[in-house]
Amino acid sequence: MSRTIQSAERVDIIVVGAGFGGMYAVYKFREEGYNVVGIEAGGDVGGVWYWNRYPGARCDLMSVDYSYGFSDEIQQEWNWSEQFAAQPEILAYANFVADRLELRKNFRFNTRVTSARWDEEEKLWRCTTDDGAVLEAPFCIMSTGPLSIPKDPDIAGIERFKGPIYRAQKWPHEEIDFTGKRVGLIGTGSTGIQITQEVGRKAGEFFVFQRTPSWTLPMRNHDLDEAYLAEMKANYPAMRAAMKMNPTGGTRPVSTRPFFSLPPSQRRDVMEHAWLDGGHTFLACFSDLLSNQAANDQVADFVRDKIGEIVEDPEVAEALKPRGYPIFARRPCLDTEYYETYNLPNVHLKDCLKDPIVEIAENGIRTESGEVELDIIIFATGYDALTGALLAFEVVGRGGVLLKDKWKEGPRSYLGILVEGFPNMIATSGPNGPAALANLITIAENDVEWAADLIGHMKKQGLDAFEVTKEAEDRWMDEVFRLAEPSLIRKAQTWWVGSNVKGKPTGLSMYVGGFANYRAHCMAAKNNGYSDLVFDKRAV
Ligand code: NA7
Repeated sequence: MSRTIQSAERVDIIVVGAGFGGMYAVYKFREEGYNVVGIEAGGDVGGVWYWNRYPGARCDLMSVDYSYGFSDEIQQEWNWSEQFAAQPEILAYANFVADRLELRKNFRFNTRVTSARWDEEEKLWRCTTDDGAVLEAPFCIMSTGPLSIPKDPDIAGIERFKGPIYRAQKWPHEEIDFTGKRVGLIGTGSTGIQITQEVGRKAGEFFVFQRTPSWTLPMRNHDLDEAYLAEMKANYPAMRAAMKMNPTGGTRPVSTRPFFSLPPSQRRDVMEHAWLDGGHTFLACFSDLLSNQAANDQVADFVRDKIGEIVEDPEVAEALKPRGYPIFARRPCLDTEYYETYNLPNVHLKDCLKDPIVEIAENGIRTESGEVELDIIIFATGYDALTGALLAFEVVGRGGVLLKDKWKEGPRSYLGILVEGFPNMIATSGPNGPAALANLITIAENDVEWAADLIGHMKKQGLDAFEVTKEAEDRWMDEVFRLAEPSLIRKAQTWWVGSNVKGKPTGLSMYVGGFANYRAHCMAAKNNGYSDLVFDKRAV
């Protein structure tokens, strides 16, 4: 036996990641009496909210939704200040939970898992970390997050720029002074939109290099007053129960009304009302926005008209109007006076569809038409999403099969939780589940609880290893693809379909059937006695 294996530390469960999924997994399994070790590359808890400290970072799910429901004490003790919380408050919440539940004693921070290998003989996962440690455990929970591997733009010359380049997803912990500076931003997804509306107001000159315009709706965020907070707290149990039955995994309304079931003037009223109401209520106007192209076209026209009404310069307004892909087929963003920012004299839109970026130079960004001199560049160029974090280190399953080989044509899993060929490995909010299309905290809670039930079942039955069958995984993937087939989401080039990363297999492999149906599948899998899994009995 090798030296590293002899020095390995043995625990019951290894959890990779200290985002909201990993935090809950560590807590849940510890409470059930297991010896759990969590491993996290960041310096503390919070996952994506630990890293994403860029100005304007904010969750576009309502605070009441984007928070844990598993502990009534926590939801009663914590007070949200805004309807849509900003990153500092979400990170403070993660820290509050970690303090309250004493989670840090189970985590190793500033530590990255470099490999995870299934040992068939010993029936355990052996994880190596970048500090040279080796941990072994029968179970490995991958709470690596759908958005944790940042992606730089594929542009030549990044290393040549003389000034600082800040990446939204790895923002410095100290405040950056943009006063009087010429700042260039690449990327206009949710992140770039949030940065623009914040930094655009502070910088000397602010240049937005936009390739594909996104659709964004007014957030109309507001403070939560004490009376409402008290009401919220009194009604948390009912709201949490309703969230589990909602396709979004949150409290957002969902429509059953098709667009063309209303006459034109009424449709317009519905949209006007939702536009004024703010938040994602607009998505709840009609039931068929992502399945009926004709309905989608009219809703897109409505939003394009709004952009035209807000942005004063008609040429800029035109460039900001998304065209050529369905509205909401790219992750819908929520903003606070994003379009208004372009009316400021110091904010300049560079339309990279007409005038593409050629390279990053020593002193700025060069497009086909010339160079824009800059002091600072910001990248808001997204992530290798959904599968990136799980493939960023070596994951080796039964028979020495690498996860990256199994997934070379796209991720395949069962419920987004289990993977055939990878016994005793459990993912929370994994690919092929509803992650990214529904509330991630609700999904993570569901997945952790499902995993706890499964491991509890094995303990009771004296079983020591499980694996999902190929047939069950194929059946789940057939369902995922069957539901995805008619979705308009497939018509846009985005991280949702993997097209933002060169060489990545593309396709819509998320479960688009909504959280409530997903949960029903999870419950059925459990209630039928885990018949989709095969188990090994513990040797006595
Ligand atoms: P996104 O939504 O993937 O956006 C990345 C943006 O970066 C997008 O506008 C890209 O344009 C742009 N990009 C990437 N590479 C380039 C180059 N080379 N040149 C110009 N522009 C480029 O990431 P976000 O971080 O904003 O949001 C991710 C999720 O986080 C979000 O959906 C929420 O769920 C939270 P492109 O579209 O490729 O033309």
